[in-house]
Amino acid sequence: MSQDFLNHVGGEWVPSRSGRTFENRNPADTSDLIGRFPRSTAEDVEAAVQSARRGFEEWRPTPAPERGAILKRVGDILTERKEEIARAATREMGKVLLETRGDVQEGIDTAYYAATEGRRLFGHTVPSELRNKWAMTYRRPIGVCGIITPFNFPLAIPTWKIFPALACGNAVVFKPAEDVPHTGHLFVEVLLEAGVPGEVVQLVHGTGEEVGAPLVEHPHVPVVSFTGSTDTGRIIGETCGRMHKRLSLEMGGKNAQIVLPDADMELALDGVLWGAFGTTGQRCTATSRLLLHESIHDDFVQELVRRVRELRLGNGLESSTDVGPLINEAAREKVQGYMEVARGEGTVLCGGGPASGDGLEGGFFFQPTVVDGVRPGSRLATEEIFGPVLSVMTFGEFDEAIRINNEVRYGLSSAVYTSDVQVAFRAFQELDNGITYVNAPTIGAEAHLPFGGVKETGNGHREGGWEVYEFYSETKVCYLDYSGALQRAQIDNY
Ligand code: UN1
Repeated sequence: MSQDFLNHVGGEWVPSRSGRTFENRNPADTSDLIGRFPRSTAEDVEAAVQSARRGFEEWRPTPAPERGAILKRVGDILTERKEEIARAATREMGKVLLETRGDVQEGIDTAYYAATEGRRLFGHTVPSELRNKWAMTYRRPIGVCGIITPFNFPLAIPTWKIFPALACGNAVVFKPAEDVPHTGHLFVEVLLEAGVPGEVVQLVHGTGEEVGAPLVEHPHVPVVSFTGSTDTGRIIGETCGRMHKRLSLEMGGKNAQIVLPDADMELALDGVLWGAFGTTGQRCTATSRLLLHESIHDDFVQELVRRVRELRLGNGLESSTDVGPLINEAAREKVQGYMEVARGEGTVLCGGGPASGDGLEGGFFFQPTVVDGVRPGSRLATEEIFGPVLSVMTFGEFDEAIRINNEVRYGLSSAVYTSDVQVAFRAFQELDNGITYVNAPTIGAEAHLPFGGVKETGNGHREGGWEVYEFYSETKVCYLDYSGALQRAQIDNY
């Protein structure tokens, strides 16, 4: 069953002013048409921003605990509709139901965190250096936030951005990835049902060029948050730099799992399977490099390949499926393109091409692939593939593993499997990543902790946890002098 969907602009559900639409199809079976969505343009963005500016004026004086109470209801409704939203997300982006349920749960967790943050949003009261003078800070909302999100976590990632933005008192214009407009639609429905005022949240569907770019370039959008590729992030960064905008970027990863000889090998095998092939490898936190100590390499790889060959591909709605399809044909071509590189740079031990067979004809399936003998510095060791491709490398000393981990341009997450507490703490200290796991895979960040990476993965901000609230609010410093006299700071007290 397919349907015609609309944007949400000006407090109403409306088509694009262009009158155009685009189709959204199931990547596991492209004969399954989910719906037609507005193919919006700069004109729709303009209307959305104007509406959001009005929404901001209405929302900013709403007491933060009241905003938090609405976000609590958002969490409750997401809980009630968890299964429905998870199914819709799997249908439009392919990952297995187990994972889309987790995706929605991450949104629920983020909602409840944001709800309580409405009763915190702390400022500081600080002693003044002068007598009879008061000094304090509080946090002010900023304005209209442009929110641009990817396909791989179609519910969780929008919530990471939109909940703190709303809790802090901002209005949002939300552009979900064009591969996952349905989850975006359901999410905005939930926000409205919970009581977020109509002009506080705008949903504008469409492409990066036609909607994302005018949103980023709009002079009345002072805050932009983007998760996606490092290349697109660079373009957004240039625009925001030129226009003095506040920008949060979450971009690529080339995350390594490092396995020492003293590790629990079962645990390390489970970890790499989940980390590398969960979400069909399409996570910025995906494990795309496996660094094995040379003494365990042969046995580990043999068992790994045996298990990878057993992974069942299929429609993510079926409980027998372990790995769903890639998101679209362009993604499959990109991953396929890396197979030539893989054959030149290493040895393809399993997988290595599109998957065919029963039930797979209509989707963008790709075989889970393990490439051995990959050398540090090579393309397979350094470039983000964003698919089910794992590059295996070896090391001798832990120092070498650290070096290999750190010599890529990205720095999101890393995982170390060891039973040596000294190695564990060296990993925390010396691996150049925003997140390091010991004895757990590179994926699986929790909603109440800061999330983000170093180097070209980000631009210094963090999502999640308490830190993101700094991003969506501006610090105001307030002094009150009740001495009744002119008191000159730095002068009269010395
Ligand atoms: C992403 O890959 O874009 O840590 C986000 C994880 C998830 C979030 C991933 N909680 O894998």
